[in-house]
Amino acid sequence: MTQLNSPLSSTFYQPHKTIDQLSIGEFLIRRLQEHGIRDVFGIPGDYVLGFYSMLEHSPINLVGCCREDNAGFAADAYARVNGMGAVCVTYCVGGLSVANSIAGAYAEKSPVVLITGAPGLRERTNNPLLHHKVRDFRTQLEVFEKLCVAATELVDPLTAFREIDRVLEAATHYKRPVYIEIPRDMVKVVPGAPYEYRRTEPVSDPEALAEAVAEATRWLNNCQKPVILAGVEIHRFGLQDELLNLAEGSRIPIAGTILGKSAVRETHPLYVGLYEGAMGREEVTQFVEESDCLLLLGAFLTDIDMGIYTANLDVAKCIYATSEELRIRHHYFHNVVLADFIRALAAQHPTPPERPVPAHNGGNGAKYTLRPQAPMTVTRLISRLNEALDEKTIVISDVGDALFAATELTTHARTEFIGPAYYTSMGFAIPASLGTGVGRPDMRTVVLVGDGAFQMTSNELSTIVRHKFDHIVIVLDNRGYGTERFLHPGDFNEIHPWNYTKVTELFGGGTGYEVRTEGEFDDALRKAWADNSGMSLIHVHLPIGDCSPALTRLAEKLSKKV
Ligand SMILES: Cc1ncc(C[n+]2csc(CCOP(=O)(O)OP(=O)(O)O)c2C)c(N)n1
Ligand SMILES: [Mg+2]
Repeated sequence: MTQLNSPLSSTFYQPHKTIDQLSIGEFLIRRLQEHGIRDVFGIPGDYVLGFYSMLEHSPINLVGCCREDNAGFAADAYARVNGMGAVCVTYCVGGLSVANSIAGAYAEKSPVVLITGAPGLRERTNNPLLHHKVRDFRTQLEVFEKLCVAATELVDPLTAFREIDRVLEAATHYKRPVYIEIPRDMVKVVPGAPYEYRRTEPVSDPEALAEAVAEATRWLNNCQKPVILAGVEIHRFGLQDELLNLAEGSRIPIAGTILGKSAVRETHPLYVGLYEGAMGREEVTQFVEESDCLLLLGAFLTDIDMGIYTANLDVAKCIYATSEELRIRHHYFHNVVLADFIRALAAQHPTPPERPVPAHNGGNGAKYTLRPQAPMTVTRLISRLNEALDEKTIVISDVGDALFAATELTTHARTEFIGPAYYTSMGFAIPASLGTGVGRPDMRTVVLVGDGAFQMTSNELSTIVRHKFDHIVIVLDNRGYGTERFLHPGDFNEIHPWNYTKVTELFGGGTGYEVRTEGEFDDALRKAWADNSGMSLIHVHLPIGDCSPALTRLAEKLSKKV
């Protein structure tokens, strides 16, 4: 990320202007650029047109979407691969539509900036009934105060710049979404006052840090079976190198979580596999749960990550370090920054006994041998896909068996795997793949999506075709809400079957493949992989009742709860 207040590069918006010459809209664009945002997703509307037009004339690229919630998912995935993302929409009809995506970004710690237009301040006198207004002028703001880590309405020129910096800094520090509302008559207002921004960095209390590191080092030096559980924050805070430094320096094996999958490359020799409580593979569950010193680094203990609270972790055997809290056994330490803790611990070079990593990898170590006539199943599909993955592929899984089956994929690099593994909002994957296409055009995106989820947001394939991305979209067609069939059978789990490959005709681009057997899938995947001319869509007919081993194990646990 570019340093704020650094000398301006000519690629910045209005580089010839000093801060006090900038309008509120211009200042916001400059700051977005300084935070590394090169693209903004969204749909315009009259309350935000002035700002849209300013964006259009700036170096920032506007990516028009089909729906605002899709734009929010795209911005979320863009943030995950780029560091920060942004979505810009009109008042209420756009803003409230993006609420679910922003909620997901909050829950899964993705720093998305939501920018929204609003009626001008001068239009609000006598409380007129202006279009898009819900209850009063602040309704949308109040909704997003609940869904974002910081929210502001830029109603005062004297505080507008400071407010923009305050909320963007909150997004950086907390890796959560933020909300910026600009009344349409404020976009071009030039505050004209001198303004200097003083950035605050979280700092550790040195004594708390030293004491925590000493306690952790002592314990690691005296334990028998250490293991690191690397969570999503390792990715969000960019701490992969720090974590590997600690793990490699002390030869500590590393397990992952679903939400944090691919934070560390899964081909690393110290990598054990995904820990998912009773939902996961037995040898990984056992390896983690029999540890007498489990370092949970940047891991939230979500129910999905932990196999619906079937995880059997004893607090007295855990060091739990996140951006929000540090606990060693039952000792709490305050004001210790996660990065400082990991770095300082690595610097102590703890020397626990070396623990052999069980043979893995991702459950798919065995070579895939094609059985051309066999009906395609989700388990075999994942094994076949594993053969194709390389460090230039991003896999995005939607909710449902796409997500559970993908736990068996072995990723080769960092941030290769993206899934809404905690908030689990169906329909995430296709719009999210717009975000990775725009944010990482150097990578190939593969989407795994259930038929139910596909029916929710597949219109965004239109934008993917428009941008000529060579995504490979694999539709897992089990004719309905497969996951829910396992939890609670009923007609409500059946959906209307679509001719999924026909979207290529509807959207005017891409190639469709319809497959039923392993041979047909193999053929389609080969052709799709070799084709960079546009999107490929592989419609996979799965046998009814087919599902991944992880879903079978999860369904057993969940069905006891619902
Ligand atoms: C937006 C949203 N609505 C409803 C749900 C509840 N839900 C969870 S899984 C699921 C079924 C998913 O169906 P599909 O995408 O076909 O995947 P499958 O389970 O068949 O693999 C539903 C309805 C959800 N998670 N998100
Ligand atoms: Mg389905």
